[in-house]
Amino acid sequence: MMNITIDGKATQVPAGSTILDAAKKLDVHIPTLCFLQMDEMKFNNMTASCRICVVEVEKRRNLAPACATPVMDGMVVKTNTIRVLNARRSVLELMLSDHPKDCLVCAKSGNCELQDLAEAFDIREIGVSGAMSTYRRDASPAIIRDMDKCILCRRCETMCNDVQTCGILSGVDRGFNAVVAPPFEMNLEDSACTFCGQCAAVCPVGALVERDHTWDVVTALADPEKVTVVQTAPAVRAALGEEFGIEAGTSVTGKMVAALRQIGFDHVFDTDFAADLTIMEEGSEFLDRLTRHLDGDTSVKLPIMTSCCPAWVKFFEHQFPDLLDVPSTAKSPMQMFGAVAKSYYAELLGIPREKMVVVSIMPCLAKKYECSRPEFMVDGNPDVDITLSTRELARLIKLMNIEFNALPDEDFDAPLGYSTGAAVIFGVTGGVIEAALRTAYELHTGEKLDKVDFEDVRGMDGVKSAKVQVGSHTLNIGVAHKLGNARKLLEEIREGKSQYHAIEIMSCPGGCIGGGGQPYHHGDVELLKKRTAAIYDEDLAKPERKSHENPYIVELYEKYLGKPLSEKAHHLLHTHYFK
Ligand code: HC0
Ligand code: SF4
Repeated sequence: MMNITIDGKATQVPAGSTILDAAKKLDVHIPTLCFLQMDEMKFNNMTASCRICVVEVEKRRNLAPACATPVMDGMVVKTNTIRVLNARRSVLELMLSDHPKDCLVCAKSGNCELQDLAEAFDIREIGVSGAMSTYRRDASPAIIRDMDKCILCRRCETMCNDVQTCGILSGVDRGFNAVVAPPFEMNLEDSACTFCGQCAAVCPVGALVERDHTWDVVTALADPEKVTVVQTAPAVRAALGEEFGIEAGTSVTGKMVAALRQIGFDHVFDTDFAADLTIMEEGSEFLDRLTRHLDGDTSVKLPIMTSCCPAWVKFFEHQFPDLLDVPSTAKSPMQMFGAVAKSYYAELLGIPREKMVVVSIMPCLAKKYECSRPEFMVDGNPDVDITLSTRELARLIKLMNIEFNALPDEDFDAPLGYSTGAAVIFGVTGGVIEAALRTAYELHTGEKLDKVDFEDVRGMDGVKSAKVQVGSHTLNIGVAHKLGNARKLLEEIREGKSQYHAIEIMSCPGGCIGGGGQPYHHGDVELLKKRTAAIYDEDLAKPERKSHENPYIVELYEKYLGKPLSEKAHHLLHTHYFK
């Protein structure tokens, strides 16, 4: 152990700890900017490039960055001397001298770490002036890259390259021309970017933000010719409250529904309904593949992999084009919902699909791109018209002058708003496979499953494995979240070494609850755990906890689709992938 004193407080920390680690232990706040700690996720951004965390170390001439300086035994550190404060203010002024001053209209205003530091350090004037670096704006369907605002902290690189292993963002060029960019400085849309949004989730400033579609929704709502239908993803309800000061880990489903009604949507539905539908299709596809495999059909591929996360789909399309027959052909719940809303439900209402506008509220930025994929359109009319992130929904609620915290709890509309507990757990890592197991077990064995909680597939480990007995078969189940972990499982499959029958993949840390469109998580695993708990609580409170018990799903098959994997179900609910 190493002894250290910071601002007169003494403690001991293990060898290898940084001054910042020791300060945290002592509850001494040292400001940081480039530093990012993905905690137990083991990926840290320690470029020490911003120099905001500098401290004075006794007997050392230079100030030391606390985030990257290891503790030496007997170290004495001061974090708030005039020398330290002046250095931090100078660093901030230098940064701000090459940063646009458009905070009033910046998408990150109010959530910007640079803005917060300028406020905390009482910067009222910028005493440095000169040329400013400029770079073209890159607007993809999901993410806007505005490198004029980039402070070169490299957090996005850590997420993209170390956590997601996508390799899209890297620092190029030097000095004033330095920029973080995709290969050959191409636009994000032309690169192999998955639009997972994890770069945006950790960007401290407004350099990487979602493409905002809020005003498209306002315009659709104001059109008297349109029938507006909204669906909300499972994970949104577990985080939306944070935007209104409600304690993290509080599910706000009822208030969210009330808000959507007040905003003016004609029908307030739930993606969770379609998550139940996904289980019927994906679960049946899995049982079909498994049965044929056990019967000796060598043409059938196992493992099957889930296909509901659009960043994951784009990842395997780009990176593993030889394995396109491994994932399930089931569309994501969001796209299933759009297809059912614009066929079954439009027919129930007696309106043409073109009259209906389907809006999705998603924790995800890749969903903005997913709904623009041509295979999810009929004669140019998309199944899902507009996708908003959780953050955009919060902005829309504020724009509409709705006092969120005072809203009563309301229920979703029927029929496409009814869901089971199996559907809500889609929002967390392991949830999709757990939901599938609940249904596959009962459909395969014909027996009632009494214990529906599959604890082994839960939790924040990057890769989880479980053995599940279904009838006479022992199924090997794999779960991975974050694309770097997904890559490992895909490489095993490519090498013929995979032990699994079925694998769930979600791109974001913790699953959708850590999505790129959620209130910013900044790599805080404890926050993700609170959101996860809110999801499992909602599952427990539902009257039905297995997808096949959803009465409106049963009705949809009886009245419209026939049975899972029917021709109509295939046409509406399944898709294909592209190299
Ligand atoms: Fe997800 Fe989904 S669970 S991807 O994470 O499957 O975004 O919340 O909506 O579509 O249901 C996101 C969340 C969804 C979909 C569902 C799936
Ligand atoms: Fe990388 Fe994901 Fe950002 Fe694309 S969206 S640049 S894949 S982190």
